[in-house]
Amino acid sequence: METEEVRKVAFITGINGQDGSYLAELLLEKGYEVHGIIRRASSFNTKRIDHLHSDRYSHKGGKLHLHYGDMTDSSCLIKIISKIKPTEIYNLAAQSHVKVSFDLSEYTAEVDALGTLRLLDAIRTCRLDDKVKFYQASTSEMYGKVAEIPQTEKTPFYPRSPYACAKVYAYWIVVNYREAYNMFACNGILFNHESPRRGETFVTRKITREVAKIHLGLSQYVELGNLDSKRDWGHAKDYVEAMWLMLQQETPEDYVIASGETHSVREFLEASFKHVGKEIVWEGSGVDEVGKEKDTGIVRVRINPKYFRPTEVDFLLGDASKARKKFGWTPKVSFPELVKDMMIADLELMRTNPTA
Ligand code: NDP
Ligand code: GDR
Repeated sequence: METEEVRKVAFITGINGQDGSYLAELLLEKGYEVHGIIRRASSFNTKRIDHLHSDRYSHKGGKLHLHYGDMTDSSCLIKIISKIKPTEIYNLAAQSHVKVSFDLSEYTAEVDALGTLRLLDAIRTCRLDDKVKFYQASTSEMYGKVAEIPQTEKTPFYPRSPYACAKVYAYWIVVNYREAYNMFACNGILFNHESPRRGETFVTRKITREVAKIHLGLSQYVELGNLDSKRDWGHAKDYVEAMWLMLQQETPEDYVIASGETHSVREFLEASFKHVGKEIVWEGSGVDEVGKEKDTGIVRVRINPKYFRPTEVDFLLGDASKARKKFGWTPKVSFPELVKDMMIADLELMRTNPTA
């Protein structure tokens, strides 16, 4: 008979997002029963996890279960949690696009800030506060206008977007519920992490898709915004493992997860073009800047002001030494390997499905 000690039941919000899909894979491999919420949409929205659930007998004996749900609907969260009685909850659901959060500021706060509160309260309503371990997807965007380099768990926050402000609320409500109700709740302060499953409108994926199209003659150039911001980029597969590790510790704490290297958007772009044998030379400045292909002089990069943000995060560089010391986490995939992984996948995608 199943006992409380051996039950491994995970509930993932945002399961069909980039991180949710890798995390679901990892937890299924570890023998968990995995539940996730997906939103009702007018077309199919489970492409990142279809390989895990389309045939319930093909993957770990049908241990993946999807429920319709939404972070703006407390009653659905309570119903699901009371039914499945999870032992671990990973709150990954969010309106996660920083630029979009300037347009959808109220909605972003509803989902990213209040959604987290709803989930924590749903756990309490179901009287599972002392039985569930809770992971919150906090973000390096909270550091914003950075107060120190590199950023650690102790660096103060200075959010620069409605998204980051909402995530700061979520961070503190997690800390508060941990202290007020003794909940096992952790913030993972994750720096940017990417993969072939990255959403198409984030800069890395936009670049690798467009460079693949240019290489295959399907497109002429890529249009971008600020090329000079710097990010600490890692691979999503490495980062979801850190999420799980945080919840396996004796005590609930907050951890920075980062690669410890920073690169500009321009460097990511150059590395992607280099993968297909093109060297880019730069001419002009600001919105008049263009990137030309060295051999032919053809313009391959244009700057479009519509991609600039009202307030930008110029520089991020994380120090994950706490995670390394506490549970031995280090990233396995380097920056060049990340670019290569994404380029290979997008070249293959564009070759087989040019309209993707
Ligand atoms: P994605 O944008 O790929 O995935 C977000 C997920 O949240 C999707 O499954 C989306 O569903 C779901 N979602 C959005 N709104 C709602 C809602 N109202 N109710 C229920 N589900 C909703 O993000 P990532 O996988 O990249 O990131 C996961 C989490 O980690 C996010 O919270 C993000 O803010 C945070 N984060 C990400 C980092 C990164 O570099 N990737 C770094 C630090 C933090 P749908 O498909 O229907 O839109
Ligand atoms: P970010 O990621 O804002 O760091 O948030 P994004 O890839 O959107 O932007 C990174 C940097 O690239 C610049 N940039 C562009 N960005 C986009 N999206 N599109 C463009 O055309 C473009 N041109 C230049 C941006 O100005 C920015 O400086 C991501 C999200 O996953 C968050 O949810 C997460 O919390 C953080 O990473 C850590």
